[in-house]
Amino acid sequence: MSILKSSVPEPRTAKKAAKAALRLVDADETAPTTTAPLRIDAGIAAWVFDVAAITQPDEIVWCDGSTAEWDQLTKLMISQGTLIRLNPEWRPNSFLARSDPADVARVEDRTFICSAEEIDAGATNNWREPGSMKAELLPLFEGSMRGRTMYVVPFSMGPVGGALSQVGVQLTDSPYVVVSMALMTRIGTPVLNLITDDTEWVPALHSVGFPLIDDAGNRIDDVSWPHNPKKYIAHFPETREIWSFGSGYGGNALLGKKCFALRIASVMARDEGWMAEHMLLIKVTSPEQRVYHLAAAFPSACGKTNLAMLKPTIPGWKVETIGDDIAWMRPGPDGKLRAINPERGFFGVAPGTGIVTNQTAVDTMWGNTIFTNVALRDDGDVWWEGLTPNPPAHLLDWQGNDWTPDSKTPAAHPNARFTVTADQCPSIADEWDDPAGVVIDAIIFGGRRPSTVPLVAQAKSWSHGVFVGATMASETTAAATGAVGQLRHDPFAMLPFVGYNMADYFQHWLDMGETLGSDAPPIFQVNWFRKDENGKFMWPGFAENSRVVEWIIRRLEGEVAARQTPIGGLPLMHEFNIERLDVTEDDLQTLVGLDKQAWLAEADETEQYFGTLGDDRMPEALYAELTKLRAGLAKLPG
Ligand code: GTP
Ligand code: SPV
Ligand code: MN
Repeated sequence: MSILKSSVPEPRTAKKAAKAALRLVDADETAPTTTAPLRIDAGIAAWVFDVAAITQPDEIVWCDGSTAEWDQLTKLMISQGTLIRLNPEWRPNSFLARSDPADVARVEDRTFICSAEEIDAGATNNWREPGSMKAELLPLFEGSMRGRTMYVVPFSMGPVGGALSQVGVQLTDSPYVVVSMALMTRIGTPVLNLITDDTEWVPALHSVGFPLIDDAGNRIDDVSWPHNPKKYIAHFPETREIWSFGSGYGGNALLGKKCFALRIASVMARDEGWMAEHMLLIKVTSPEQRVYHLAAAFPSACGKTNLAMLKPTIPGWKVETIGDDIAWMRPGPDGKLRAINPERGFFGVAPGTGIVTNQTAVDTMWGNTIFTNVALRDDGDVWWEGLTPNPPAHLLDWQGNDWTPDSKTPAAHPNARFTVTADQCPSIADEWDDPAGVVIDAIIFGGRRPSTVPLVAQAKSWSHGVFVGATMASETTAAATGAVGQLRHDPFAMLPFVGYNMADYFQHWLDMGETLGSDAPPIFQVNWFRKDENGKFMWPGFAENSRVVEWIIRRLEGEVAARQTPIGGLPLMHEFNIERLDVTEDDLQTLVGLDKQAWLAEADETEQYFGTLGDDRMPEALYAELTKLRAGLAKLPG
């Protein structure tokens, strides 16, 4: 038995499988019952039944994406202890899920790119040969859904039927994943109806790896958050498949997000001449009512949701939200770069998101929201660090234990998240779900850099901008398992998300610049996270980042000048708006300054890093940028 998409049975067999899907199976007691809709693509039906034969669920449910289905699944999970219904007076139709403490974030060390050749996964990815990865995983999937229901979730990344959109089908034994996918993507019958014989669709197989019947046939009690200590997030870029085993959390399990929309889509994008990026998208309207669209790549938990929902502190400026995590960008018929947000919702970091820092996000999650690993208030609402300035006197923490402000551990897990649809966001832009996307006027790169990198700089050219993206580094966060606060290279904020060789990905960015030519948007670099000698953030950040957005837009308009330096164009002090801001001229000087010694060290670091990416594929153009940087720095005094 094979469940390779590439070995979907001949049409005749597939049609038979489709027919089988249409009836409730009663002749064979061991076969699962099914709620198949009226029209299913034969290829999907065959794949579903192949997978079911291996994973052996009790039942197959074809998800239609209806409210009734949502209600049924949320009720089911309440009865199973997976969800707690929040007080509907405060948070209607909203739920709290508490994950297992061993399943709280993306597992980068268990994420695999299974290209046929190791070199195509490159130096930054864990590689496995596709056949041997499947051979290793098949025994784990065998019987992994015993005693459970297998849900069939057809989903669209991007508006259903949109020219830039893509479809997939996720099979999962987690109802939590189904309702999360329903918020994060467009799911259900309309998507299934799109898929015909010649539709490309991505099969995305997921199991939490916690069967309820053991090999001897004995029943096992379920737990509120089933998962498996063995975790695999496996991608097969050449055959466009995803196999995820053992985790129910976030990007490990909601396979439309990082697995499809970034890792698989980055490969599609390379092959087809577009870009799949870890970027927020915003629409900015200037006081003169001119409209611009910006795309910004920051690593995980580095402020994308925040900038996506920015409420400018400077008069006359307006920012509206288009996306907060992923952008798919492609040159349009007019030659300009256009972007869509392929997602339908936000899976946002809760801690640090609050009424002071991001009121818009707080307003977005008024209801119809799933919270994971936040704390529960005594009145049945939720709380987390930073939601309000003062913590409630008593809470149940993310693991369900009593918590008071004196407790030594945080009430919410640092990677606690809220899941909610984008259309509930008060700042959502009208064109956020336009299938044609929006024209991108500028691209921004940023990360958590306590030193060296200025508050804002404009790249000198597209290829210098690609160099800036390729040399990004950032302190690690709780979004992935492992140490937090360690500076690491995270090119284009895509280190964990590029589905192929990083050096080839750099080349693809350079190639896109060639394609776009004079229409290529200007590139900027930002850093909200510069620290002083006492470890304090030097820049107020959050809503005040609107001042940086203003400078960027004024650069696009040619309204402000830039001091040309080897690291790019820096703001002139008198042209950077710090009115009514608690930042001293001295601090601003540091924030928009250039420290020659620090940059010389950065250049050495860059050379070393490039060396780890494989000399034979690293683009010459990036080494040329490094040479230019060093030559420029050498000419500076000091
Ligand atoms: P992913 O969803 O993991 O991709 O992350 P994201 O980039 O969307 O991160 P998000 O906006 O949710 O921010 C993560 C954390 O960064 C939160 O704790 C924020 O409070 C904090 N943060 C966001 N913007 C700023 C800023 O301008 N300054 C400072 N100091 N912190 C910020
Ligand atoms: C990230 O880690 O960048 C996220 C959260 O956006 S997750 O979906 O878990 O990848
Ligand atoms: Mn992200």
